[in-house]
Amino acid sequence: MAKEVKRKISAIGDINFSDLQVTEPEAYAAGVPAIKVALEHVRKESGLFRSIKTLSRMNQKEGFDCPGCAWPDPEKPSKLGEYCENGVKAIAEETTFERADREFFQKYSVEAISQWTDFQIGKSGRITEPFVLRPDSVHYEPISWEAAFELIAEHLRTLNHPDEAIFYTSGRSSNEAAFLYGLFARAFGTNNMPDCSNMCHESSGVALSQTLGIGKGSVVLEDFEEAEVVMVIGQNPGTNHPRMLSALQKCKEKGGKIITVNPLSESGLNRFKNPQQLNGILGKGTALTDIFLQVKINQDVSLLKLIMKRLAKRQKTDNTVFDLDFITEKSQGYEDFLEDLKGYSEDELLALCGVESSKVDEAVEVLATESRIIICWAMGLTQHKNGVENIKECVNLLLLKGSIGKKGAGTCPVRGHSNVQGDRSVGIMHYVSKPLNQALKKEFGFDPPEKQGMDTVEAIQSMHSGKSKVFIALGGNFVSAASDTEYTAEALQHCELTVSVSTKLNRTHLTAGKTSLILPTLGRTEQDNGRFVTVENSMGKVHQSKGRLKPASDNLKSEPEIVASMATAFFGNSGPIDWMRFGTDYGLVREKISKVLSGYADYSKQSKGSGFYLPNNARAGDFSKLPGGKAQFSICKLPEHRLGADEFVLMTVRSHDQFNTTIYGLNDRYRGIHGERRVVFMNPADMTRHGLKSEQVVDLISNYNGKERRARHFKVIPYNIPSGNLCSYFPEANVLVPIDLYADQSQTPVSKSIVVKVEEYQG
Ligand SMILES: Nc1nc2c(c(=O)[nH]1)N[C@H]1C(S)=C(S)[C@@H](COP(=O)(O)OP(=O)(O)OC[C@H]3O[C@@H](n4cnc5c(=O)[nH]c(N)nc54)[C@H](O)[C@@H]3O)O[C@H]1N2
Ligand SMILES: Nc1nc2c(c(=O)[nH]1)N[C@H]1C(S)=C(S)[C@@H](COP(=O)(O)OP(=O)(O)OC[C@H]3O[C@@H](n4cnc5c(=O)[nH]c(N)nc54)[C@H](O)[C@@H]3O)O[C@H]1N2
Ligand SMILES: [Mo]
Repeated sequence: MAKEVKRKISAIGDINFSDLQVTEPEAYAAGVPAIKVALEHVRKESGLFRSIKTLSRMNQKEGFDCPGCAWPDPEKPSKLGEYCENGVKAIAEETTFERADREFFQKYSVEAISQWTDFQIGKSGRITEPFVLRPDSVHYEPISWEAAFELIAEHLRTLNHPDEAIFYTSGRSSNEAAFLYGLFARAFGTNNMPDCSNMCHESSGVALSQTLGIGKGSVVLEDFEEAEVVMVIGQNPGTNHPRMLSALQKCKEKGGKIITVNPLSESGLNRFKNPQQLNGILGKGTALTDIFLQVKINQDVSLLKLIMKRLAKRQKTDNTVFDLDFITEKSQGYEDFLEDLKGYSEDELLALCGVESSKVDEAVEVLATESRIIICWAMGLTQHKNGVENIKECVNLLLLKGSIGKKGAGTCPVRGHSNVQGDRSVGIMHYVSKPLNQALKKEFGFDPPEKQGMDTVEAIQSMHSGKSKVFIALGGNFVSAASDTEYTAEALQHCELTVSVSTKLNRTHLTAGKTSLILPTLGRTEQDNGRFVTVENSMGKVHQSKGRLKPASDNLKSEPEIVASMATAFFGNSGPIDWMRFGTDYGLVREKISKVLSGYADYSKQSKGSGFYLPNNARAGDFSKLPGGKAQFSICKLPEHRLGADEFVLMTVRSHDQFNTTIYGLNDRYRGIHGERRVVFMNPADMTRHGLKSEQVVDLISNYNGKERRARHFKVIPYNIPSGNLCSYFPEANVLVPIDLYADQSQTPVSKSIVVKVEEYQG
């Protein structure tokens, strides 16, 4: 065998600056600029005509599901097409004319590509055929599908134990692909199924399961029209869920109030010009936020406790503030909760959260008098050490108000990837579900493993130590998405084999195992031999998605086909499962899902049109599976941040021009940043205190357990952010988060409250 080479791979890429221009943050979201920018992306990537035709099919009943976020579609989608600026960018990115083909990989070694930025890597285009990187090489080269599947099977066969393999999933995969993938992993013998949810809404899943008996939200889209109050906490919908702004607009039109809790005043939550309405194009648009609570990073629990303390005070004189009937009938732990709340001083909570007392009172006034309350949240709550408790504290407030299980009220964790919730529902999880295992055994005739598998953090540690040897990823960009970038890159490089089922090139293909495969797959927009798949949106509704466009290359396979082929190569054709039949007939997969899981009856048929809702006990106000048959109040502690005089708390967020690690462009228009991503937002008073000037070049340094981690070369931007807080972009700042810094219980990396110092850049 040829000699193994030690590849010189950069896990970070180019850190040079591009061309920064700073303007005032925008006063509103969407409107005409959104249409202009969207079309500009489309024109550059994939030609205008083809895409307008494509866009008109997006999120329509017979069309395809937007590959962007998981926000649900309205019952009556707009005739103009149900999409937003960032959905258009997602499509432009997928339908690009650029190709990462044989010539490309012959020209550029993985060492060379790894020196590029994530933005440049992503712009290489769609992958055209399967490629292999051999242990003795720094160039990917073509390989046939058959040889690729055989190579995977060979590696899997050499393992001492099935637990030496890892099966990662990112949330774009369809229910059908995900179910088959989970089936394959379990039939192979492991529950090592980390998924992007571990880095995302895992804290929500844990908190909601424990308090309300279901790891998903309880509201449906129509609830926004009935809600009297919508709280948006730790979420930036203007960028990440732009179609949610239409729901907030409807809520406002019906007289609802919006309370926003965020360290930043995000444009999208200030004013919205709906591009699908004339008023949105010509008029002033709709003001969204009524009360803005500018909380310090990770002090939401302090703020919520303060709000609930003041509500409790009012309750003493006006006993309609809390919903005592609901509390008595449906919940458990109310007295203990109130007793605990008494132990906190208002002054302490006020100082910690950093919000003006009068603003808190405004919120208290609204919350005291109204009773139909929805709380929406996303990564601003989940990605902290106390991520689970952040969400439990939100549930406490909803329980006090009886705002669960009735119209216009409830929990709304706003999901990220378009099918991340569906993947979980059909079995992508590292923990063991006994009922699922029993059903799988009955239906497929094998014994699924009973040992809990590894989540994302554990999988990285295991690969790093050499215990895990094969890493297979159904989508995603593991190295750039996970924490501790350099460590995660080493972990992947320690593997014997890494496999990525991908649409486009990304850094994970470069920080490859000794042998590495890229298996190119169809995107959501593309025809799949007339077949359709199904997905589940953020509110638990399952519906069809059918691609329309000619695939980017003739040599792509669908995800279910790829998974089935891997399984066939490993198991042969003789086992109890006829994998290839499933890989080709998705109707059959849906039939099996409906037998194994509840709520999917008559699946294929029901998924037509606007689809069907899965059962949801919290929505129905049924807490019978919880202790005492009741929803649970929780006692949450305050987060602890003991900062030195020169330390800050840093959050990492998405710019307006990216989808996670896919960088669409270098602008963050709403925040007034153009042409650059290596920036750090800082309070102007902090800048003065630290002797820093606007656009001064600095390094960000974290120091956990005596190990220094440095994110180099950022420009300081004066910004309206609480003192002591900083903000930078994901994934550039991921190097700062140590692998063992994660949320209690959910093990979600702490990407939103990293303690750092700022030093002048030293070159
Ligand atoms: N266009 C686009 N759409 C996307 C994505 C994308 O990258 N691009 N990603 C998708 C995915 S996977 C996900 S999970 C979602 C993410 O959606 P978001 O959670 O909206 O994404 P982030 O940019 O991480 O934004 C976090 C928000 O929380 C605030 N925040 C940070 N820390 C705190 C805190 O301690 N307290 C409070 N109250 N607020 C805080 C930040 O200021 C910011 O407004 O979006 C999905 N949709
Ligand atoms: N510091 C920090 N880190 C974070 C976060 C943060 O806020 N801050 N957010 C976290 C969150 S919420 C998430 S969800 C994770 C995201 O983690 P991932 O889901 O792993 O990452 P993505 O960037 O969404 O994956 C992009 C890649 O998916 C592939 N892809 C795109 N479409 C398809 C498709 O249809 N099929 C297949 N098979 N592949 C496809 C493309 O090759 C693309 O390069 O990152 C997490 N990391
Ligand atoms: Mo996410």
